[in-house]
Amino acid sequence: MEKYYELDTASVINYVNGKLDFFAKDAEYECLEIGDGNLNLVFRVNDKKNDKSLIVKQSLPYVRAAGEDWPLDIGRGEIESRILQIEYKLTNGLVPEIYLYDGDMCCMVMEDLSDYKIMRYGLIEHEIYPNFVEQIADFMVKTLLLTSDVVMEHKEKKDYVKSFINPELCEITEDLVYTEPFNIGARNDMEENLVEFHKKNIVDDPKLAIEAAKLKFDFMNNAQALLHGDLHTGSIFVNKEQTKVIDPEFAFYGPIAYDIGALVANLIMNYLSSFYGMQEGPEKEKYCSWMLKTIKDTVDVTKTKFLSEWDDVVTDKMAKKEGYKEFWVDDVFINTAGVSGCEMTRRTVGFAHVKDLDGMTDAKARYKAKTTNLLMAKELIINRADYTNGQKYLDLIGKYCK
Ligand code: SR1
Ligand code: MG
Repeated sequence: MEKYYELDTASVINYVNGKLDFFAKDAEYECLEIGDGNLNLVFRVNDKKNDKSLIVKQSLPYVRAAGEDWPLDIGRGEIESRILQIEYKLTNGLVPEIYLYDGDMCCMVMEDLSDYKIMRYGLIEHEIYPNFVEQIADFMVKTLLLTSDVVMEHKEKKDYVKSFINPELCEITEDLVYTEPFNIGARNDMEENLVEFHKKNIVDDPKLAIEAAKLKFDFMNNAQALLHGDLHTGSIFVNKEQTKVIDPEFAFYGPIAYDIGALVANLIMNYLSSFYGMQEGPEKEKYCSWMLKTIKDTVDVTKTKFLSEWDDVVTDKMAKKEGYKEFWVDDVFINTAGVSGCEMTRRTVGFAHVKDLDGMTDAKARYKAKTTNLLMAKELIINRADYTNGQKYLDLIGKYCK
Protein backbone atom coordinates (compact mmCIF):
# COMPACT_ATOMS: atom_id res chain seq x y z
CA MET A 1 0.00 0.00 0.00
CA GLU A 2 3.04 2.29 0.31
CA LYS A 3 3.09 3.06 -3.39
CA TYR A 4 -0.69 3.49 -3.64
CA TYR A 5 -2.32 6.87 -4.01
CA GLU A 6 -5.78 7.76 -5.24
CA LEU A 7 -5.72 9.04 -8.82
CA ASP A 8 -7.59 12.10 -10.03
CA THR A 9 -8.15 13.62 -13.46
CA ALA A 10 -4.81 15.48 -13.31
CA SER A 11 -2.51 12.80 -11.88
CA VAL A 12 -3.87 10.00 -14.07
CA ILE A 13 -2.20 11.48 -17.18
CA ASN A 14 1.29 11.36 -15.65
CA TYR A 15 0.52 7.99 -14.21
CA VAL A 16 -0.36 6.49 -17.60
CA ASN A 17 2.62 8.08 -19.34
CA GLY A 18 4.95 6.72 -16.68
CA LYS A 19 3.67 3.21 -17.33
CA LEU A 20 2.90 2.97 -21.03
CA ASP A 21 4.19 4.31 -24.30
CA PHE A 22 0.66 4.89 -25.59
CA PHE A 23 0.13 8.63 -26.16
CA ALA A 24 2.05 10.77 -28.66
CA LYS A 25 4.42 13.56 -27.51
CA ASP A 26 2.04 16.24 -28.88
CA ALA A 27 -1.06 14.76 -27.21
CA GLU A 28 -3.83 17.15 -26.17
CA TYR A 29 -5.34 15.52 -23.15
CA GLU A 30 -8.90 15.47 -22.00
CA CYS A 31 -9.62 13.47 -18.91
CA LEU A 32 -12.88 12.57 -17.19
CA GLU A 33 -13.82 10.42 -14.23
CA ILE A 34 -16.67 8.36 -15.68
CA GLY A 35 -17.16 5.68 -13.01
CA ASP A 36 -20.78 5.33 -11.99
CA GLY A 37 -20.58 1.83 -10.52
CA ASN A 38 -20.68 1.02 -6.83
CA LEU A 39 -17.00 0.28 -6.30
CA ASN A 40 -14.20 1.96 -8.30
CA LEU A 41 -12.73 5.06 -9.88
CA VAL A 42 -12.81 4.95 -13.69
CA PHE A 43 -11.03 7.53 -15.88
CA ARG A 44 -11.17 8.04 -19.62
CA VAL A 45 -7.96 9.64 -20.88
CA ASN A 46 -8.33 10.98 -24.40
CA ASP A 47 -5.83 12.60 -26.75
CA LYS A 48 -8.10 14.86 -28.86
CA LYS A 49 -5.36 15.72 -31.30
CA ASN A 50 -4.50 12.17 -32.33
CA ASP A 51 -7.84 10.60 -31.46
CA LYS A 52 -6.44 7.98 -29.08
CA SER A 53 -7.91 7.05 -25.74
CA LEU A 54 -7.80 4.50 -22.97
CA ILE A 55 -9.48 3.66 -19.69
CA VAL A 56 -7.87 3.55 -16.25
CA LYS A 57 -9.80 1.72 -13.54
CA GLN A 58 -8.55 2.01 -9.98
CA SER A 59 -9.81 0.08 -6.97
CA LEU A 60 -10.56 2.06 -3.84
CA PRO A 61 -9.97 0.45 -0.43
CA TYR A 62 -13.69 0.78 0.30
CA VAL A 63 -17.09 0.51 -1.42
CA ARG A 64 -17.48 3.76 -3.33
CA ALA A 65 -21.27 3.75 -3.02
CA ALA A 66 -21.10 3.41 0.77
CA GLY A 67 -17.90 5.24 1.77
CA GLU A 68 -14.96 4.40 4.00
CA ASP A 69 -17.13 2.66 6.59
CA TRP A 70 -17.41 -0.31 4.24
CA PRO A 71 -13.80 -1.41 3.56
CA LEU A 72 -13.09 -3.74 0.66
CA ASP A 73 -10.11 -5.76 -0.61
CA ILE A 74 -8.15 -3.36 -2.76
CA GLY A 75 -6.47 -6.17 -4.73
CA ARG A 76 -9.73 -7.16 -6.45
CA GLY A 77 -8.59 -5.68 -9.77
CA GLU A 78 -5.96 -8.39 -10.03
CA ILE A 79 -8.65 -11.07 -10.39
CA GLU A 80 -10.52 -8.82 -12.79
CA SER A 81 -7.53 -8.27 -15.05
CA ARG A 82 -6.73 -12.00 -15.06
CA ILE A 83 -10.25 -13.08 -15.94
CA LEU A 84 -10.51 -10.41 -18.64
CA GLN A 85 -7.42 -11.83 -20.31
CA ILE A 86 -8.84 -15.35 -20.14
CA GLU A 87 -12.23 -14.21 -21.45
CA TYR A 88 -10.58 -12.21 -24.23
CA LYS A 89 -9.01 -15.41 -25.55
CA LEU A 90 -12.04 -17.63 -24.98
CA THR A 91 -14.46 -15.25 -26.70
CA ASN A 92 -12.25 -13.81 -29.40
CA GLY A 93 -12.47 -10.27 -28.04
CA LEU A 94 -15.93 -9.95 -26.49
CA VAL A 95 -14.26 -8.08 -23.59
CA PRO A 96 -11.89 -5.07 -23.69
CA GLU A 97 -8.18 -5.64 -24.17
CA ILE A 98 -6.06 -5.16 -21.03
CA TYR A 99 -2.87 -3.12 -21.52
CA LEU A 100 -1.58 -3.28 -17.95
CA TYR A 101 -2.37 -4.28 -14.38
CA ASP A 102 -0.40 -2.47 -11.70
CA GLY A 103 -0.59 -4.20 -8.32
CA ASP A 104 0.99 -1.26 -6.44
CA MET A 105 -1.58 1.24 -7.61
CA CYS A 106 -4.38 -1.39 -7.87
CA CYS A 107 -4.98 -0.03 -11.34
CA MET A 108 -5.94 -1.54 -14.64
CA VAL A 109 -5.34 0.20 -17.96
CA MET A 110 -7.44 -1.03 -20.84
CA GLU A 111 -8.99 -0.46 -24.25
CA ASP A 112 -11.49 2.40 -24.41
CA LEU A 113 -14.90 1.56 -25.80
CA SER A 114 -15.98 5.11 -26.59
CA ASP A 115 -18.16 4.07 -29.52
CA TYR A 116 -20.18 1.84 -27.19
CA LYS A 117 -22.76 2.70 -24.56
CA ILE A 118 -23.51 1.06 -21.21
CA MET A 119 -26.42 -1.18 -22.14
CA ARG A 120 -28.57 -0.19 -19.15
CA TYR A 121 -28.56 3.47 -20.29
CA GLY A 122 -29.30 2.51 -23.90
CA LEU A 123 -32.22 0.35 -22.78
CA ILE A 124 -33.57 3.10 -20.56
CA GLU A 125 -33.64 5.25 -23.73
CA HIS A 126 -35.43 2.35 -25.47
CA GLU A 127 -32.68 1.61 -27.93
CA ILE A 128 -32.74 -1.69 -29.79
CA TYR A 129 -29.61 -3.85 -30.21
CA PRO A 130 -30.18 -6.38 -32.98
CA ASN A 131 -27.00 -8.43 -32.47
CA PHE A 132 -27.03 -8.51 -28.69
CA VAL A 133 -28.54 -11.94 -28.02
CA GLU A 134 -26.27 -13.89 -30.38
CA GLN A 135 -23.16 -12.21 -28.98
CA ILE A 136 -24.01 -12.39 -25.28
CA ALA A 137 -25.07 -16.03 -25.69
CA ASP A 138 -21.66 -16.72 -27.31
CA PHE A 139 -19.96 -14.92 -24.44
CA MET A 140 -21.78 -16.97 -21.81
CA VAL A 141 -21.42 -20.33 -23.51
CA LYS A 142 -17.72 -19.85 -24.26
CA THR A 143 -16.69 -18.46 -20.88
CA LEU A 144 -18.84 -20.85 -18.85
CA LEU A 145 -18.84 -24.17 -20.68
CA LEU A 146 -15.14 -24.01 -21.55
CA THR A 147 -14.04 -23.33 -17.94
CA SER A 148 -16.13 -26.14 -16.44
CA ASP A 149 -15.15 -29.69 -15.48
CA VAL A 150 -16.97 -31.24 -18.42
CA VAL A 151 -14.39 -29.60 -20.71
CA MET A 152 -11.25 -28.71 -18.72
CA GLU A 153 -8.63 -31.13 -17.46
CA HIS A 154 -9.74 -31.55 -13.84
CA LYS A 155 -6.50 -30.65 -12.06
CA GLU A 156 -6.06 -27.56 -14.22
CA LYS A 157 -9.65 -26.57 -13.42
CA LYS A 158 -8.94 -26.99 -9.69
CA ASP A 159 -5.93 -24.68 -10.04
CA TYR A 160 -8.27 -22.13 -11.61
CA VAL A 161 -10.76 -22.59 -8.76
CA LYS A 162 -7.96 -21.87 -6.27
CA SER A 163 -6.64 -18.85 -8.09
CA PHE A 164 -10.10 -17.29 -8.41
CA ILE A 165 -11.09 -17.58 -4.75
CA ASN A 166 -12.64 -14.14 -4.23
CA PRO A 167 -14.00 -14.16 -0.65
CA GLU A 168 -14.76 -10.48 -0.08
CA LEU A 169 -16.60 -9.94 -3.32
CA CYS A 170 -18.46 -13.25 -2.93
CA GLU A 171 -19.49 -12.19 0.55
CA ILE A 172 -21.10 -9.07 -0.92
CA THR A 173 -23.22 -11.27 -3.19
CA GLU A 174 -24.01 -13.77 -0.42
CA ASP A 175 -25.28 -10.90 1.73
CA LEU A 176 -26.78 -8.47 -0.77
CA VAL A 177 -28.37 -10.95 -3.17
CA TYR A 178 -29.08 -14.06 -1.12
CA THR A 179 -29.65 -12.93 2.49
CA GLU A 180 -30.63 -9.33 3.21
CA PRO A 181 -33.50 -9.02 0.67
CA PHE A 182 -35.26 -12.00 2.30
CA ASN A 183 -35.04 -10.45 5.76
CA ILE A 184 -35.79 -7.13 7.39
CA GLY A 185 -33.13 -4.53 8.10
CA ALA A 186 -29.36 -4.71 7.45
CA ARG A 187 -28.52 -2.63 4.37
CA ASN A 188 -31.93 -3.05 2.74
CA ASP A 189 -33.18 0.09 1.08
CA MET A 190 -36.72 0.44 -0.24
CA GLU A 191 -39.37 3.03 -0.83
CA GLU A 192 -41.63 3.61 2.18
CA ASN A 193 -44.68 2.22 0.40
CA LEU A 194 -42.92 -1.11 -0.21
CA VAL A 195 -42.09 -1.86 3.43
CA GLU A 196 -45.35 -3.66 4.25
CA PHE A 197 -45.52 -5.31 0.84
CA HIS A 198 -41.98 -6.65 1.25
CA LYS A 199 -42.69 -8.01 4.73
CA LYS A 200 -45.94 -9.71 3.74
CA ASN A 201 -44.91 -11.13 0.35
CA ILE A 202 -41.21 -11.80 0.75
CA VAL A 203 -40.03 -11.97 4.36
CA ASP A 204 -43.05 -13.77 5.81
CA ASP A 205 -43.26 -16.50 3.17
CA PRO A 206 -41.62 -19.68 4.50
CA LYS A 207 -41.78 -21.40 1.10
CA LEU A 208 -39.79 -18.57 -0.45
CA ALA A 209 -37.29 -18.57 2.41
CA ILE A 210 -36.33 -22.22 2.00
CA GLU A 211 -35.96 -21.91 -1.79
CA ALA A 212 -33.84 -18.77 -1.45
CA ALA A 213 -31.68 -20.62 1.10
CA LYS A 214 -31.15 -23.51 -1.36
CA LEU A 215 -30.08 -21.04 -4.03
CA LYS A 216 -27.70 -19.29 -1.64
CA PHE A 217 -25.83 -22.48 -0.85
CA ASP A 218 -25.77 -23.48 -4.51
CA PHE A 219 -24.03 -20.15 -5.16
CA MET A 220 -21.54 -20.84 -2.37
CA ASN A 221 -20.84 -24.53 -2.99
CA ASN A 222 -21.22 -25.24 -6.70
CA ALA A 223 -17.82 -24.49 -8.28
CA GLN A 224 -19.15 -25.21 -11.77
CA ALA A 225 -17.47 -22.62 -14.01
CA LEU A 226 -15.48 -19.40 -13.99
CA LEU A 227 -18.23 -16.81 -13.66
CA HIS A 228 -18.26 -13.16 -14.56
CA GLY A 229 -20.08 -12.79 -11.25
CA ASP A 230 -22.01 -9.56 -11.91
CA LEU A 231 -23.45 -9.87 -15.42
CA HIS A 232 -26.14 -7.20 -15.34
CA THR A 233 -26.81 -4.68 -18.12
CA GLY A 234 -24.51 -2.14 -16.41
CA SER A 235 -21.62 -4.56 -17.01
CA ILE A 236 -22.22 -4.67 -20.76
CA PHE A 237 -21.17 -2.19 -23.42
CA VAL A 238 -23.17 -2.26 -26.66
CA ASN A 239 -23.78 -0.55 -29.95
CA LYS A 240 -25.92 -1.60 -32.90
CA GLU A 241 -23.24 -4.00 -34.13
CA GLN A 242 -21.21 -5.21 -31.18
CA THR A 243 -21.35 -6.29 -27.55
CA LYS A 244 -18.49 -6.17 -25.03
CA VAL A 245 -18.63 -7.35 -21.45
CA ILE A 246 -16.82 -5.40 -18.73
CA ASP A 247 -16.33 -5.39 -14.95
CA PRO A 248 -15.86 -9.04 -13.94
CA GLU A 249 -14.36 -8.20 -10.54
CA PHE A 250 -16.87 -10.52 -8.81
CA ALA A 251 -15.41 -13.45 -10.78
CA PHE A 252 -15.06 -16.81 -9.05
CA TYR A 253 -15.91 -20.46 -9.64
CA GLY A 254 -19.65 -20.68 -9.08
CA PRO A 255 -22.91 -21.91 -10.61
CA ILE A 256 -23.37 -21.02 -14.28
CA ALA A 257 -26.96 -20.00 -13.50
CA TYR A 258 -25.62 -16.99 -11.60
CA ASP A 259 -24.43 -15.23 -14.76
CA ILE A 260 -27.39 -16.12 -16.97
CA GLY A 261 -29.91 -15.38 -14.21
CA ALA A 262 -28.47 -11.94 -13.42
CA LEU A 263 -28.71 -10.99 -17.09
CA VAL A 264 -32.25 -12.30 -17.60
CA ALA A 265 -33.42 -10.51 -14.43
CA ASN A 266 -32.04 -7.18 -15.60
CA LEU A 267 -33.76 -7.55 -18.98
CA ILE A 268 -37.04 -8.34 -17.21
CA MET A 269 -36.68 -5.29 -14.95
CA ASN A 270 -36.10 -3.08 -17.98
CA TYR A 271 -39.21 -4.59 -19.57
CA LEU A 272 -41.26 -3.78 -16.47
CA SER A 273 -40.00 -0.20 -16.38
CA SER A 274 -40.91 0.20 -20.07
CA PHE A 275 -44.27 -1.57 -19.86
CA TYR A 276 -45.42 0.54 -16.91
CA GLY A 277 -43.43 3.68 -17.70
CA MET A 278 -43.75 4.32 -21.45
CA GLN A 279 -46.62 6.18 -23.06
CA GLU A 280 -49.00 4.00 -25.06
CA GLY A 281 -48.25 4.09 -28.79
CA PRO A 282 -46.13 2.55 -31.56
CA GLU A 283 -42.79 3.31 -29.85
CA LYS A 284 -43.83 1.39 -26.75
CA GLU A 285 -45.21 -1.45 -28.82
CA LYS A 286 -42.02 -1.77 -30.87
CA TYR A 287 -39.66 -1.55 -27.92
CA CYS A 288 -41.64 -3.83 -25.61
CA SER A 289 -42.00 -6.55 -28.26
CA TRP A 290 -38.26 -6.37 -28.97
CA MET A 291 -37.50 -6.67 -25.25
CA LEU A 292 -39.87 -9.64 -24.84
CA LYS A 293 -38.17 -11.36 -27.77
CA THR A 294 -34.78 -10.51 -26.26
CA ILE A 295 -35.74 -12.10 -22.94
CA LYS A 296 -37.06 -15.23 -24.65
CA ASP A 297 -34.10 -15.53 -27.03
CA THR A 298 -31.51 -14.92 -24.32
CA VAL A 299 -32.78 -18.07 -22.63
CA ASP A 300 -33.40 -20.14 -25.76
CA VAL A 301 -30.37 -19.15 -27.85
CA THR A 302 -28.01 -19.62 -24.89
CA LYS A 303 -29.54 -23.01 -24.18
CA THR A 304 -29.30 -24.09 -27.83
CA LYS A 305 -25.67 -22.96 -27.99
CA PHE A 306 -24.77 -24.95 -24.85
CA LEU A 307 -26.37 -28.04 -26.39
CA SER A 308 -24.76 -27.62 -29.80
CA GLU A 309 -21.26 -26.76 -28.50
CA TRP A 310 -21.30 -29.64 -26.06
CA ASP A 311 -20.44 -32.46 -28.51
CA ASP A 312 -17.50 -30.51 -29.94
CA VAL A 313 -15.83 -29.47 -26.70
CA VAL A 314 -16.73 -31.87 -23.88
CA THR A 315 -13.85 -34.15 -22.89
CA ASP A 316 -15.02 -35.95 -19.73
CA LYS A 317 -15.99 -39.56 -20.44
CA MET A 318 -18.97 -39.61 -18.07
CA ALA A 319 -20.24 -36.25 -19.29
CA LYS A 320 -20.51 -37.82 -22.76
CA LYS A 321 -22.97 -40.48 -21.57
CA GLU A 322 -26.33 -40.28 -23.25
CA GLY A 323 -28.74 -37.92 -21.51
CA TYR A 324 -26.17 -36.19 -19.28
CA LYS A 325 -25.91 -33.13 -21.54
CA GLU A 326 -29.70 -32.53 -21.34
CA PHE A 327 -29.68 -33.08 -17.56
CA TRP A 328 -26.78 -30.59 -17.13
CA VAL A 329 -28.34 -27.92 -19.32
CA ASP A 330 -31.79 -28.26 -17.71
CA ASP A 331 -30.26 -27.96 -14.26
CA VAL A 332 -28.48 -24.75 -15.33
CA PHE A 333 -31.70 -23.21 -16.63
CA ILE A 334 -33.82 -24.24 -13.63
CA ASN A 335 -31.37 -22.44 -11.35
CA THR A 336 -31.20 -19.54 -13.80
CA ALA A 337 -34.86 -18.80 -13.02
CA GLY A 338 -34.13 -18.94 -9.29
CA VAL A 339 -31.17 -16.58 -9.60
CA SER A 340 -33.27 -14.19 -11.72
CA GLY A 341 -35.80 -14.08 -8.90
CA CYS A 342 -33.12 -13.29 -6.30
CA GLU A 343 -31.62 -10.55 -8.48
CA MET A 344 -35.06 -9.01 -9.12
CA THR A 345 -35.83 -9.05 -5.41
CA ARG A 346 -32.56 -7.47 -4.30
CA ARG A 347 -32.71 -4.73 -6.93
CA THR A 348 -36.09 -3.64 -5.51
CA VAL A 349 -35.60 -3.89 -1.75
CA GLY A 350 -31.86 -4.40 -1.21
CA PHE A 351 -28.80 -2.15 -1.04
CA ALA A 352 -28.09 -1.79 -4.78
CA HIS A 353 -30.96 -0.81 -7.07
CA VAL A 354 -31.30 -0.38 -10.84
CA LYS A 355 -31.93 2.92 -12.61
CA ASP A 356 -34.49 1.27 -14.90
CA LEU A 357 -36.93 1.01 -11.96
CA ASP A 358 -35.74 3.77 -9.62
CA GLY A 359 -35.65 6.27 -12.49
CA MET A 360 -39.37 5.90 -13.30
CA THR A 361 -40.79 9.36 -12.65
CA ASP A 362 -44.47 8.46 -12.21
CA ALA A 363 -44.77 7.22 -8.62
CA LYS A 364 -47.86 5.08 -9.30
CA ALA A 365 -46.27 3.38 -12.30
CA ARG A 366 -43.06 2.83 -10.33
CA TYR A 367 -44.97 1.21 -7.47
CA LYS A 368 -46.78 -1.08 -9.93
CA ALA A 369 -43.51 -2.02 -11.67
CA LYS A 370 -41.71 -2.72 -8.39
CA THR A 371 -44.49 -4.76 -6.79
CA THR A 372 -44.99 -6.76 -9.98
CA ASN A 373 -41.24 -7.33 -10.06
CA LEU A 374 -41.33 -8.73 -6.52
CA LEU A 375 -44.27 -11.03 -7.23
CA MET A 376 -42.72 -12.37 -10.41
CA ALA A 377 -39.38 -12.80 -8.63
CA LYS A 378 -41.05 -14.90 -5.97
CA GLU A 379 -42.70 -17.13 -8.57
CA LEU A 380 -39.36 -17.59 -10.38
CA ILE A 381 -37.65 -18.66 -7.16
CA ILE A 382 -40.32 -21.01 -5.83
CA ASN A 383 -41.35 -22.61 -9.12
CA ARG A 384 -37.99 -22.39 -10.91
CA ALA A 385 -38.26 -25.98 -12.14
CA ASP A 386 -41.01 -24.81 -14.54
CA TYR A 387 -38.81 -22.20 -16.24
CA THR A 388 -36.68 -24.22 -18.60
CA ASN A 389 -37.37 -22.24 -21.77
CA GLY A 390 -37.91 -18.66 -22.88
CA GLN A 391 -41.64 -18.98 -23.58
CA LYS A 392 -42.24 -19.76 -19.89
CA TYR A 393 -40.81 -16.35 -18.98
CA LEU A 394 -43.08 -14.68 -21.51
CA ASP A 395 -46.10 -16.55 -20.11
CA LEU A 396 -45.22 -15.28 -16.63
CA ILE A 397 -44.75 -11.71 -17.84
CA GLY A 398 -48.01 -11.93 -19.82
CA LYS A 399 -49.86 -13.10 -16.69
CA TYR A 400 -48.71 -10.09 -14.65
CA CYS A 401 -48.42 -7.30 -17.20
CA LYS A 402 -51.89 -6.69 -18.57
C1 SR1 B 1 -21.45 -2.95 -2.67
S1 SR1 B 1 -21.51 -3.40 -4.29
C2 SR1 B 1 -23.18 -3.48 -4.72
C3 SR1 B 1 -23.43 -4.12 -6.01
O1 SR1 B 1 -22.71 -3.45 -7.03
C4 SR1 B 1 -22.09 -4.39 -7.89
O2 SR1 B 1 -22.27 -4.03 -9.22
C5 SR1 B 1 -22.70 -5.72 -7.54
O3 SR1 B 1 -23.89 -5.95 -8.28
C6 SR1 B 1 -22.97 -5.56 -6.11
O4 SR1 B 1 -23.91 -6.46 -5.58
MG1 MG C 1 -19.58 -3.49 -11.65
